Amino acid sequence: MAPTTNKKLLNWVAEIEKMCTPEKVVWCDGSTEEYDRLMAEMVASGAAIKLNEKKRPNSFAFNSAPSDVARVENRTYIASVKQEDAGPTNNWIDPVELKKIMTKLYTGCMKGRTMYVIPFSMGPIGSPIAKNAIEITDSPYVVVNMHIMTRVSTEVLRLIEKEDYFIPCLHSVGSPLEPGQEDSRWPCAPIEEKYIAHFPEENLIWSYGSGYGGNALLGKKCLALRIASAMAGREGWMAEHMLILRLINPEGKKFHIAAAFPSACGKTNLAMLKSTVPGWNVETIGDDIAWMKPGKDGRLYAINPEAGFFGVAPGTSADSNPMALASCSKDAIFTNVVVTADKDVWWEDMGVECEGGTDWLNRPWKPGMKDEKGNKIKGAHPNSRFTARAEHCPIICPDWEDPKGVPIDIFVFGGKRANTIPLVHEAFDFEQGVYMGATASSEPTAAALDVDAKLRFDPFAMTPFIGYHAGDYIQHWFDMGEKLGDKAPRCFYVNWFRKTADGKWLWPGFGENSRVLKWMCDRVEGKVEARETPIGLMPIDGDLTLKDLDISAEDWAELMKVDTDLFKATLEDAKEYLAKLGDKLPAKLTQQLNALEARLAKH
Ligand code: GTP
Ligand code: SPV
Ligand code: MN
Repeated sequence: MAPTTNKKLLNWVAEIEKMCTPEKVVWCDGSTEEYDRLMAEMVASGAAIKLNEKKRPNSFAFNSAPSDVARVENRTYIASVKQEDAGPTNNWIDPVELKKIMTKLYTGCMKGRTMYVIPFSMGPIGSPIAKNAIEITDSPYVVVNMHIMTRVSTEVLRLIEKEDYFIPCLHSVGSPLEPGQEDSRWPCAPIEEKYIAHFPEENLIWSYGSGYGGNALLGKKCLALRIASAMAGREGWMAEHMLILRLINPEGKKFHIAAAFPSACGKTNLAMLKSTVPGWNVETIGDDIAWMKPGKDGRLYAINPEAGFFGVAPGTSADSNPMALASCSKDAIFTNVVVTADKDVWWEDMGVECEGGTDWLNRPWKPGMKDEKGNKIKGAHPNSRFTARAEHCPIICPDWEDPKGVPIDIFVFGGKRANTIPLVHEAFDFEQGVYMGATASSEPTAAALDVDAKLRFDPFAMTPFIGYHAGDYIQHWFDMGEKLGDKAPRCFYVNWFRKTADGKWLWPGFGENSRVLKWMCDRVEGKVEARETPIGLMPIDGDLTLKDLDISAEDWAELMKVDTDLFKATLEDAKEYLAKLGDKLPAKLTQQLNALEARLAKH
């Protein structure tokens, strides 16, 4: 019996069941019993590995198919009614056409499988800013991950009944089973059959063929960013690819910072920063997504719509991110890491020795193993991930679930740049801040397949997640600035990734980034002045403390250097990139561009 009386929901579930023809339908309730039952089933089928209960209590490891390891941007679509509404940064297919293609794929696609109906909320259940949704999926792996990443509960059904509204999210791994056919460990469809589709006018999500991360956990990138950004643009709020943290200074003053870095560029790390500045402490609110609305006092309030972290595993160590390690010390799911001989997990740069075990491709593996060409074989995939409960983060902010959200004082933009961009600079004003965010650029990472190996412009780290025209999206940022006026957050741009000519990091990064955040807070409080440069405001020597850091005067000079020639070159690239926005290029952006060009010309 379906646990709801809502006609809209019952009709939709019946319609999908008819199209996908699963063996059975299971309504999920988000309970521990449900989680344990599904995990036990997946361990029995061989899809999951139960980890050592003593070392990693209640935790499981999965290995995906080698072709299904990250987001697939080339297979991701914004199917708005008019192509111009999707803009130049999105793939587009006419929604009628796309539904035809996908209906064909969906027909009979759940044969031999269970269809799970997951009621979930993005944001604290029942809060005015939260969204109620249903994900239908034929992947039990998706169900258990949704348990951690979102709030799965029958309470959501009560809200759907009351409001007669939900966001429908349909997902299938696209791998029907014939009678007697043995299932694979990680069912999925070939790349050319994968579609991650969004119908923004209907607030509808259809995903087919992938079981991995943002392709399949539809609350995350599909709902909380692509659909939500389109809603936010229409309704006057913001849905951003941003971490949220609270920084408390020695006097107990709280600052709230939201930072946008592209995928695998340090959001999880910064969100859980262990401050190295005495007396300054960080509390984590979110590590990937921020929903922000102006409050009654005119300030911008942010919530984290998620309930867990889907974090990059490689590089996570007791040195780089002890809080992330603690968050996944129990009740966690690991995907595409090494399972050691004693059934714990390991990944590259975890900071501990590994004797060997099974790699992400399920092969026997030892550190130092090389392929035929003599290249080291990595045990964990570069985009391997842990799924961890936010509540297990030792420094989770006591207010992280406050439906009011936290008032944002500071926006930070950034990316991975080996040169050109200094460690930190501040915008003269909000409009220049929008320019900085809109022209942010980064070198590629492993978080998405099929991204060019060259520098990419990535406005607000949102390129793969803007659910509408990027020009309208940037204009929305200017509009929000106007609405917020002098209460708008102060804007900064950082680059932790600048390198020496011989390829070494110039900045130690990680916990030491707290020094940069402290300077930002001191700026907001008016405690320190800044020096004017053509690109923005920069620290006066001594204000950004380098005490006890082993960093030479030359390296510091290089880190803070504004190389006007390199900047001019980046500006030319930015112009070329922005030209793609056509007549949707905001006039204010052009003004900023011209003003920067004029300032650079004087140097
Ligand atoms: P998504 O979850 O994909 O959106 O990414 P994210 O921005 O949360 O990425 P994450 O924090 O997991 O960053 C992963 C990569 O950034 C790893 O390779 C880290 O080692 C590296 N990283 C993070 N912070 C720093 C830093 O301060 N300095 C340096 N050099 N590397 C960093
Ligand atoms: C990202 O790629 O930005 C992620 C991982 O946060 S995923 O959820 O797979 O999109
Ligand atoms: Mn992300």
